[in-house]
Amino acid sequence: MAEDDDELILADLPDEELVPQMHDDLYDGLRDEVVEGVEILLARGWEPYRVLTEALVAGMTIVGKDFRDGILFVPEVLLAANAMKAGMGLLKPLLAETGAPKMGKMVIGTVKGDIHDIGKNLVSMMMEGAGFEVVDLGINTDVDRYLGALETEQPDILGMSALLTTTMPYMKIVIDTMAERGIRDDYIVLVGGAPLNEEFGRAIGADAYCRDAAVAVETAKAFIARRHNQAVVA
Ligand code: B1M
Repeated sequence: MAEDDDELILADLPDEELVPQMHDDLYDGLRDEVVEGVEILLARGWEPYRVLTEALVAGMTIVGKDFRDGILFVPEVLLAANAMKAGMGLLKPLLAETGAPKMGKMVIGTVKGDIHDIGKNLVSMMMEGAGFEVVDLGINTDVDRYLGALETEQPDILGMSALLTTTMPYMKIVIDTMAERGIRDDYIVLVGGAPLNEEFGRAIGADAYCRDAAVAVETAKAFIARRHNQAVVA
């Protein structure tokens, strides 16, 4: 009886309690509860992007801090990541549903040696939502796979993601190889990931560093518009 009394009904919580509760559930890797929370917020009229940023990404930031500080370890973070992915799965079709006209095409992948894919998946989702066609190469992507995809897919944009200080230099290997083959300037190269910054993006010869998924979309749109304008002038 006492147990029943203690049971938390997510749907009974007002937004300002539900969101922190979702952060806790994400932290504890409670997939079903995170999914339920997403469903409740959507049913209450929250925009999918708001659910994504305020309920999921903000929750993952807390997980990241405790991972850094040695409070959480890989198995717990994996559970949290899976809960986050389940929540994102619900939002993906909604974010892609904007009916925006096709803006261009992007090939994206997490670089070799790196298996972090949540940020990349978020960028893919947001780009699709903004009307881009996205070809996702997944994780641990080596230079041959990137270049092979550029040849077969003929995208406008190459996107690369790295979450480790040890894997971010691999982006330069990809860009240098593109330059060696004389194809660097055929593509807009955008890079992102938590340890990167603008200076790094410039130093490796990328066109731009994107702080987050929303910036990636804006940057991609701006570069595509610039390309179209150049084509019109020429
Ligand atoms: Co890892 N991990 N991890 N991890 N992990 C970090 C990155 C770390 C910062 C944690 C920490 O110490 N605080 C740390 C890196 C330290 C460093 O290099 N300086 C770290 C480490 C050390 C490791 C391992 C080495 C741990 C170990 O095994 N001892 C190991 C590495 C494995 C490998 O890759 N070879 C490892 C493993 C893992 C898990 C598997 C447990 C899991 C990944 C699950 C998965 O992705 N499927 C995991 C996670 C979840 C994290 C943290 C906690 C969260 C990352 C994340 O998903 N963030 C992370 C801590 C942190 O970043 N605070 C950490 C949420 C996501 C929405 O943000 O990915 O930054 P983010 O993406 C953003 C932007 O960066 C940007 O837009 C996104 C959306 O807004 N963006 C782009 C990203 N990519 C872009 C590409 C673009 C544009 C924008 O292209 C155009």
